[in-house]
Amino acid sequence: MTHHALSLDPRNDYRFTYMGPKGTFTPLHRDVYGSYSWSSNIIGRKRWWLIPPAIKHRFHKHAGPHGPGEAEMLFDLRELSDPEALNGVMIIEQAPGETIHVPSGWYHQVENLEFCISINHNYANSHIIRNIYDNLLASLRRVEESIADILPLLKQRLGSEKAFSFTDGESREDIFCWEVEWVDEVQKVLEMDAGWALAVFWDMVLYNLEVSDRSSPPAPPELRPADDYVASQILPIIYDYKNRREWKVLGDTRATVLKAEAIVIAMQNDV
Ligand SMILES: O=C(O)CCC(=O)C(=O)O
Ligand SMILES: [Fe+2]
Repeated sequence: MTHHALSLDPRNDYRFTYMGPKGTFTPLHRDVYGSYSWSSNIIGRKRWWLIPPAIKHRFHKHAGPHGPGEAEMLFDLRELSDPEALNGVMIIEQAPGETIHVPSGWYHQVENLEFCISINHNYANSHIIRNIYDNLLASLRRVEESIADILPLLKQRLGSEKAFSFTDGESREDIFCWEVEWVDEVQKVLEMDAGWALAVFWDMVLYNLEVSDRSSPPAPPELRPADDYVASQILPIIYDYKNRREWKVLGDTRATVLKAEAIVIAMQNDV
């Protein structure tokens, strides 16, 4: 099955068109970073299998206890020979013109029962933003591990050369050139690997807070999460980020985070 990003604007990324003849399918998966998705069928009928998280463990590839990482999942639910195995799985037929909403973190599989064209969009809101952030940091750690061999080389080449000193209130800290190069390199690889990195994450958060601003509400207040809820979801992420090296090294992103923080604190105070 093919999918294409329709837009290059990072704030509107993760929009896809799916097209495939009868019998093609998208194997069991969970959407990127635990995002939600909606999927609208333009033509053709699709069958969906949606697995509630409470019974997800039944579809692990290997039975038994798992380590700290994510368990590997089956590729194709139709391989299960025991019909009882699918008890509790939501199996839905989607007609043209119908839209399905996939909850955050739910594993799902989709089969084209006829030639199908559909469009979908992955998105997040304040309710799942922590999950998205944690998933992005997990990808970042994988990138760091995979290029860890360049770290001693960077330190050797750049020695104890200082890049700038970072001031935060009373405290001052020297930031070294190797740290700047390392952080930049990790962000670049992460962006190539995952399609986004911390800069785009914080741009997305700020963009969302700005459009939710009272001056241009995208939805009436009763359909939006309460301001104090949004604040309680976003502030802990900001505080977590402020303890990271990227906070000190990525200057443009720091400016974005500070703007987001000011909006969130104002939201809290207005309640
Ligand atoms: O339509 C498909 O084949 C896959 C769609 C999907 O996985 C989604 O919308 O999250
Ligand atoms: Fe999906």
